[in-house]
Amino acid sequence: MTTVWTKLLVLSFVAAVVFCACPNNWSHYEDKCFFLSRDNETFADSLKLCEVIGRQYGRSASLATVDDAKTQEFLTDLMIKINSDGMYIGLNDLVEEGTFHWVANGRQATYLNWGPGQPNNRWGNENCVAIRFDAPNGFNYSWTDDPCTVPTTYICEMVAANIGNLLG
Ligand SMILES: *[C@@H]1O[C@H](CO)[C@@H](O)[C@H](O)[C@H]1NC(C)=O
Ligand SMILES: *[C@@H]1O[C@H](CO)[C@@H](O)[C@H](O)[C@H]1NC(C)=O
Ligand SMILES: *[C@@H]1O[C@H](CO)[C@@H](O)[C@H](O)[C@H]1NC(C)=O
Ligand SMILES: [Ca+2]
Repeated sequence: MTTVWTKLLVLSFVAAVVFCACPNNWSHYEDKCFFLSRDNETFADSLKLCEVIGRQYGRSASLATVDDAKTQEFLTDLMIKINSDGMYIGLNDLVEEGTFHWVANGRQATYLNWGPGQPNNRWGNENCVAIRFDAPNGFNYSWTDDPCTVPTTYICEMVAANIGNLLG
């Protein structure tokens, strides 16, 4: 009797947690939640704002890491849905020209999805990466390096909630 109720309780708890893995307006993919901004910000402000809004949920958020083709595909679909033609992700070569690292985990990028002729570090001043859709120029949600100061919409990521998180 008690065990049945306990099991039911645990089950509904699990269901509730799974259901709420990502807050409203965030999209769930594997162990992450992604948020596509409406406002345009510099790369630095984009990162700061991801951290700020993550804190609103008591989670640590950053600019998105896109480290495999499946994640790229998931984010491409989200961008198509909102008709976006450019969004910052958390990739930059600010420290060493030509060597790109993810801000969320510090790792050097292994999966790459550069558009035609990218990265080109144009005018010696392009160190922040965005996903771009620009069909005439051959960008099919592929990556471009941009000046970090150009205001652009951006994609945040944070971990999806799970039992482990809630029980600490
Ligand atoms: C966020 O969610 C609300 C409620 O579901 C919806 O009305 C709104 O359009 C959403 N905003 C964005 C940017 O998707
Ligand atoms: C952000 O920039 C894009 C491209 O320039 C523009 O279409 C969009 O309206 C801007 N968004 C806001 C909220 O200003
Ligand atoms: C972009 O890539 C998708 C598949 O990822 C493909 O279906 C589509 O035709 C491509 N569009 C252009 C303009 O190349
Ligand atoms: Ca560069």
